[in-house]
Amino acid sequence: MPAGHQVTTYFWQDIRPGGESVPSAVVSLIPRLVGNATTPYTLTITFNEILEPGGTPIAPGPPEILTFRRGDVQGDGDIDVFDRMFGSQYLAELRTIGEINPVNMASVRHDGDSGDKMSVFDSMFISQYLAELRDAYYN
Ligand SMILES: [Ca+2]
Ligand SMILES: [Ca+2]
Repeated sequence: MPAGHQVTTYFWQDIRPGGESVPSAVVSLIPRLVGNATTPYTLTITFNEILEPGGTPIAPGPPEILTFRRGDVQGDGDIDVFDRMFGSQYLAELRTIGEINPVNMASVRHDGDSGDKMSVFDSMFISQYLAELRDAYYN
């Protein structure tokens, strides 16, 4: 997605008395980073309107601004050996999901239409990028 490009998406679920139970979540956004390792990307999530099941508006709150950089597993703004290490340590259950940026890691090697997953290949691609065997797009 080009910088500054705005996407407006509408999500709704019709919840009526006597119908299905109220879900805990009606929206799930799974970003895929397609940029390079040298450019940070910002995702701004803004809700224009949120309604209670009865139709009463709920204050949507301030926009959520998330910054990503493809391969920055550690989340410190650059790509280095610590990103490969943090990814491998997470996969070995030596780190928690809260200690890494899962989108930055999963998007290193794209895994198909069902979504990107964190795997040893993501860590391997980071190592290959650092060894200049891959370009900044991990090709
Ligand atoms: Ca990093
Ligand atoms: Ca992946």
